[in-house]
Amino acid sequence: APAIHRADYQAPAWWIDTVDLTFDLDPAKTRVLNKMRLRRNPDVAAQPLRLDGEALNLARVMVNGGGTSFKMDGNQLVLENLPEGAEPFDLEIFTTCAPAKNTQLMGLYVSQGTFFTQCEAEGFRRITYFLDRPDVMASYAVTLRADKAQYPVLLSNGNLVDSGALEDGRHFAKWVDPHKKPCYLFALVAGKLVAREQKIKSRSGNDHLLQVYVRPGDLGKTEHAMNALMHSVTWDEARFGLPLDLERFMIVATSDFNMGAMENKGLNIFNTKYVLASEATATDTDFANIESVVGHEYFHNWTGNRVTCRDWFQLSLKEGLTVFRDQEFSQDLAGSPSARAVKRIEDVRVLRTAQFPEDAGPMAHPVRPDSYIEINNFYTVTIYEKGAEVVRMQHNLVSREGFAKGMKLYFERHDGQAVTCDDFVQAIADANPLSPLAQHLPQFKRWYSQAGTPRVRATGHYDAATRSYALTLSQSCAPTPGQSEKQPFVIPVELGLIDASTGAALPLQLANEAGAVTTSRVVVLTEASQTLTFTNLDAEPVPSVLRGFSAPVVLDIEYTDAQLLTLLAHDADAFNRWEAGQRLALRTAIHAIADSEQQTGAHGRFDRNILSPEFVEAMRSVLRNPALDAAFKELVLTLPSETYIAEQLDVVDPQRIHAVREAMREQLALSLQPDWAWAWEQHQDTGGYRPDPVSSGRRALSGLALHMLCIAAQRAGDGVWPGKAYQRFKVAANMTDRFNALTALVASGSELAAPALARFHTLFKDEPLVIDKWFALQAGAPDRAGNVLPTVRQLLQHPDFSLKNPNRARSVIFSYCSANPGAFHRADAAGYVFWSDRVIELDALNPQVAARLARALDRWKKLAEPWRSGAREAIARVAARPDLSNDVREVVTRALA
Ligand code: B3K
Ligand code: ZN
Repeated sequence: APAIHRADYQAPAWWIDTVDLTFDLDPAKTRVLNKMRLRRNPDVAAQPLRLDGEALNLARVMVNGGGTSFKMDGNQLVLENLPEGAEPFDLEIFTTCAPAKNTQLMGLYVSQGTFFTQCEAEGFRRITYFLDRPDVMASYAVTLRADKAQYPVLLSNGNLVDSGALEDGRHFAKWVDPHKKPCYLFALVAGKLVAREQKIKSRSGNDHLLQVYVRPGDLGKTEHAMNALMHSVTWDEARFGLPLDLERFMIVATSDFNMGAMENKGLNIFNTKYVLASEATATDTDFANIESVVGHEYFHNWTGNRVTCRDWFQLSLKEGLTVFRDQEFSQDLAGSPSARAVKRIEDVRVLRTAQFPEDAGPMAHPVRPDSYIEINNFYTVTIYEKGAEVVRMQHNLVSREGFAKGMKLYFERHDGQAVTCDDFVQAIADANPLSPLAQHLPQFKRWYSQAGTPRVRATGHYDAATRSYALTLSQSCAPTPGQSEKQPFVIPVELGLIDASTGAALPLQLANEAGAVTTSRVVVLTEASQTLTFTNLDAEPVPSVLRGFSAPVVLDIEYTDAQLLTLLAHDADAFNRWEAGQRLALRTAIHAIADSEQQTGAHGRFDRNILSPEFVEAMRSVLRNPALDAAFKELVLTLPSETYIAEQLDVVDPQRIHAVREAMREQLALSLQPDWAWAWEQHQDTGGYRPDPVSSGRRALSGLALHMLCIAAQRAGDGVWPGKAYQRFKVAANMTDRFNALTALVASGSELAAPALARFHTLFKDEPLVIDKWFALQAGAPDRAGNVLPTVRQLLQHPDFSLKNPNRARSVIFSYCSANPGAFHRADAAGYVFWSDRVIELDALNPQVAARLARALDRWKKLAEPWRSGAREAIARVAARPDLSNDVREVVTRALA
């Protein structure tokens, strides 16, 4: 398939004003009657009408009620003899499709006997012939007809205007969406579902009905999602003045879904994973994810639906902005400054472990890409998470109030339109003409056009004679595919200075600067290199740079261990405090990996301690510090991931990284044993379960403590803690504690792991989302003498396994290939062969999911031998298949380039 280029964008030659769809729903053969009113776009030169279609059977085409000539050009239906002139005309197209055979889960499909749709990005063309592009916005009326007993609930976008009985036990429902929308926001659902309902009144006094539809047995697990939805409605009105614009807002859950959820107008469709929760079946992380995904989809109603994308290159216009909004929503709900910081650290961790590698690998692309072959491959962490960071920088450059003003202007200008990333930044800047954003606007936009993660180098020099400290910040950005030269970015760097002996925050007095002096400020770096000179300093300070992770960059700064220990103990910025601990651990890991003296013994373990006594002591102080929250402690005491460590190295030996990190963990487990025992005892739940940040932080820390105690016990051959973990596993009052105990047993290699896993399966055999966890835990377990791959192969044979269900496929295959580097990167390349088989197998069923899996080897060029050659062969094996989807073809072609 040819690449599509942003520069080739042209406005549509035709507009579709109204669409009237009638569905006769049948799993084997659904009939779709599509009546459209079209007119020529007077601004574009006359040309034939080309409608997109895919996997459709065309039965009839009529213009203004009569027959017409048409031809097919590939997948497109081409109409050349349409009425001349500006007058609108009617086009009627009758097609059929086969939802039961739709394993791609794009377009109209059946999941457990219920019909669902997924149209973004280009699924609507699998339902009917259409101008399947986001800048064509139409008014929709939809009539659904189906067997009443099998499909009692019939839903589509907007308001229900009519319903009733038909002959032969069938019935119908007619829905009208009062808002114009692009076709990717169309949805229908038909099946046996029940709803939790909630009436709310908005600030403006309007009544709305909120509904969460699930399968009958799942109603008891919808309370949290409904609460999250109510919070979302309130939050968007309070923070941005954006009200709910519909009488009825529906969420429907399905267990067969390619991604997390979809923001169809008024009818969000969700993966059950992001709706269903009870304390018995869902972990704290699940509860938090549900809150943020419900928020995300709801916030799309304004950022995505009311104002949508002109073309798919502008995807981050809605996704980056909406991720920013859901991150802010979660922080605002979390409340305390400490809980906000924890959320920020978690978000940055995702960015650095997933997006930074993407930005440094073969799939690197700008936040606003210049070309793609398959748009589904560009729903990436760059578009979403880096896009959110780019919005966050704008927010910080214009202030919270300034950003709210900018959003207001954005909607005043563009409500009801399909627009570009440029339009968004322009509105934020225009509403804040004196801000650094407006001042550096053209340069700031490079964040949208240049791929790659910038590096900022910070070097400090203290001059005792002048009592001044010069901090030089310089930036660079490595080439990425298709972009060899990079221009300097606008990089907001928040910084502070700390007294090296007392840890106190120092006033930031710039030379020749009058006015109030603060202890934290933002410097906007625009040049390749800039130097700031701070005065009135009695001794060399410790710089705290990039506070709160104020820009999505890598910060190179040469700290001494003592400086990092000072920051870890005293930095007023919680992010940099955590970061100091991560830097200490990272440098220790990197030294141990590089140090040829540090040999692993025959048992694959390191023979001597890797962590310095100072580091261990610092970790003990954090753990015991009464002024810190449990959630924050858990983050500090968690070592950087193997993936993050690998990104810091030019040549990656995945086994050595794994061995070093395991040895570091074991040392932390052994040397802090009494402290872990204390942490476990002190952070037990009292009272009922609540998924709030404080109590979930306590569970996270006690879970980590139990894990460490089991690791230590396993090393010492002591059965006490595994026994306690098993007991906790049995009696736990919630899934978080139960799953943490099970993880501790499995990950420490305890003999009690097998009976616990068996018991867990028996207990939860009727809970698919819990069985996903059961699969994922085993596929993600630490490797012992190559045992994980055989386990994974067995899991694929398990009666509960199905490759067709994306959640299940992800729980086994992705957990192994993408989230378990120590087990996946085998010297015999068997992990890679397994990967290539699964990519090929999945591609025949579901190209979107297959292409995600295909990305597991993105970073193969960094691998040392023999892994590098093994990985290249496996990718080449996939690429050699003649029948690949565009999705997988694009990923493997780029990987080999
Ligand atoms: N907009 C959808 C993602 C659609 C993915 C299509 N391959 C969900 C979201 O970002 O909210
Ligand atoms: Zn989104």
